[in-house]
Amino acid sequence: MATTKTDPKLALTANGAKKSKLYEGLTRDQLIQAYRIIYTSRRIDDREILLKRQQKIYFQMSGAGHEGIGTAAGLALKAGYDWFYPYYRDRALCLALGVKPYDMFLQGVGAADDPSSGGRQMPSHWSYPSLHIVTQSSPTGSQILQAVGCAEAGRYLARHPKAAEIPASSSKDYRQFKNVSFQGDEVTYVSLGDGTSSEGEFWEAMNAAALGKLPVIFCVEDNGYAISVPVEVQTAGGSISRLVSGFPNFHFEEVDGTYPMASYAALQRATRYCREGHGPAFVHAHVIRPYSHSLSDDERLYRPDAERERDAQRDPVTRTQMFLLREGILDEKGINQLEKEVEAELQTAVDAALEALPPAPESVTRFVYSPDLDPASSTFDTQAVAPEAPVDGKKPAGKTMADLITMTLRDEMQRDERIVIFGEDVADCSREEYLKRKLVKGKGGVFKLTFGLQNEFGNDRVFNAPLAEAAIVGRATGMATRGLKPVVEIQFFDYIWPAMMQIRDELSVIRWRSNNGFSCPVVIRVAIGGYLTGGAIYHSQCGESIFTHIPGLRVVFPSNSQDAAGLLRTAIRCDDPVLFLEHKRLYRESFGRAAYPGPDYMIPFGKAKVVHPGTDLTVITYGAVVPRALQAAQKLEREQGVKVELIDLRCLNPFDWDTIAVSVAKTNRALVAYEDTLSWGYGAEIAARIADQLFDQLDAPVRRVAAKDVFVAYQPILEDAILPQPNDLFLAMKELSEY
Ligand SMILES: Cc1ncc(C[n+]2csc(CCOP(=O)(O)OP(=O)(O)O)c2C)c(N)n1
Ligand SMILES: [Mg+2]
Repeated sequence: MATTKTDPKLALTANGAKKSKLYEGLTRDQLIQAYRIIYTSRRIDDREILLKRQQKIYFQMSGAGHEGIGTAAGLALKAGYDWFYPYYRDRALCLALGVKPYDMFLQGVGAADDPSSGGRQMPSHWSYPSLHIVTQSSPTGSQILQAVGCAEAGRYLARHPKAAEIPASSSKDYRQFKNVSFQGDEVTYVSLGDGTSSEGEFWEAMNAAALGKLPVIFCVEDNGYAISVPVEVQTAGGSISRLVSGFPNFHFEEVDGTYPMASYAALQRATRYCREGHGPAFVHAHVIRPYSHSLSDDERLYRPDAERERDAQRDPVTRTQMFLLREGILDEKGINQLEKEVEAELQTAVDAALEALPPAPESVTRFVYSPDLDPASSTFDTQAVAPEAPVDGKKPAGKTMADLITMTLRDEMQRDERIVIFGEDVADCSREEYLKRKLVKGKGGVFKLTFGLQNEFGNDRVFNAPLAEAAIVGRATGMATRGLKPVVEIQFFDYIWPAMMQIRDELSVIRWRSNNGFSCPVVIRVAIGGYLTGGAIYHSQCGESIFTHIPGLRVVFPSNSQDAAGLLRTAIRCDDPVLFLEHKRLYRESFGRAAYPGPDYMIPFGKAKVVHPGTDLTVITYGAVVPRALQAAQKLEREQGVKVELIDLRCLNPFDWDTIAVSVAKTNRALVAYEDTLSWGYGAEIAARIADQLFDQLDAPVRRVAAKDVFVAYQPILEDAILPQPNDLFLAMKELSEY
């Protein structure tokens, strides 16, 4: 692909000053408008800096020096039509798209009416649903993968327009709360700083966009610094343009981003390329950072005066003003008049924002989860269909957990065209012609749970992703923001960690931080757990408590086939992000096999199951410990007559406190058993709650049985010694019952 470099000086001399003349495609009125935005943006920064010094706001990030490229992007693209993932320096872009200065000051004071977050996020963390400016966070670069997912959703919806509809059958699922819109030629714009281009997620996003020829404009606003780290230390060779130049399918632009005219021309070309469906575009905009990184930084500590003065020569405010004067578009009086108008508008906005009310303290827990659809409610409580009648008096063989998960996915995909499945190896075969010509059978996942789905639903809906876990979750988050329902797979729990930033700082908190402006109810299916005889450190990990610790994320962990089917359906139909943990050892275990409970069978979240009723001791567990604890409980009853009440939690967030409390009130003894390492594990929370709230009911201390505090070893003798075994459970139950 060609790289277009725009020389701003040439662009300027090539343009005359005649009224009808266009300046790099901009009319005189648009240029005046551009100057108004640039000047407004700078003056908002200056006002905020003052307000911060007066301690009337609590943080400040400036967009100073980046106003040229931002304004140009706002003029080249369409608010409420295209989609935007801007970063914190994009004040001018947001103004150009229609955000009001008053809204920006509301962010600064943390007002209840701040439309971005209602006082939950720092200023310059933009979120304006009607303009299609998607909620932004602080981690550098985590927006980029979501922008790719957003573009993918747009294209998917254009190809599957019926998926955007809200059918009558959705009356009880997330779709009734997701109005989906799309445009056939929409573009997604994402911006980032030069330092941020060092993040792995940037490269994952570039790769995914190039692979999919997606209409994404990546705009790197290169001010030469990432806080105090200069570009030559950040980017090998000092030029991000050079580094990305090998990506196929891209259109490249490199431009002086302090000139709005040249920037506009570059963005027009980039936008056209994307709208026409040729692929993504990369715009490298050289800008300046005339103020320090933030008010907490003093750039004089690492930048000499001479360098800062050199930058000042390229200031977009003075540059654009000089251009207007030189071209006779505005005279001095006109400039003064415009600036006076802006000052007056900002004064009114500041005065009003300082009067705005803060949010009520009791509002803090609103929108952690969907306010519309509670997955713990009776909406998700349906009956299983009766199993097939026995043939010749023989009971039909029960289906494995793996079988029922596949069947549930298939039925849900049939029912809801918004569902897309992707991950590593999940497709039957990426080279579709092999399937068509029946040369191969297809794979469908390393555990084969998605086998046959690509064949049945096509590779728009079931496809392999590059080996990049952050990209899987980040792209899914972007898609779900647009209304799709991605059901993605992380191949092994042990490899979920590259996606952790996306899960913790994005997926789980998008609804809360945008004050319900955006949501992203993704389902992440993950194969988890040990007892594999040879699984070793990196194919046996648990670690569910790390995720139950995240507000906004539902965590489910079924122990048997029927529960897996019912809970997976609830996960798919609900309106919250769900981590759906599937124990590898249980996939094909004979324990807990069942008939398919039907295409509408659902189990509400947070409802435990009493697997074995008892009166002497309560054992609270989940996952692969359920069959082991059951074995131990049966033995204890046989040998000692002790009756254990065994509770399978099934869902870890929310969890069923009521069932635990009722049981402990009856047995007066509680043991929490789990496969993960003992210390700081999931059982610690349950044990603490029992000690706190049921202290008066207890006749014995609350005990825990779990893995030793080491990773799982390869040699089976070691694995046995590390993970809780039926005999460990038996001994702990016996001891506690005798206490
Ligand atoms: C993942 C992550 N690491 C570190 C930080 C702290 N931090 C905030 S901004 C920044 C520098 C970003 O530089 P650049 O991408 O060049 O953007 P600029 O601020 O220069 O526009 C850093 C290190 C962060 N917010 N997120
Ligand atoms: Mg920078």
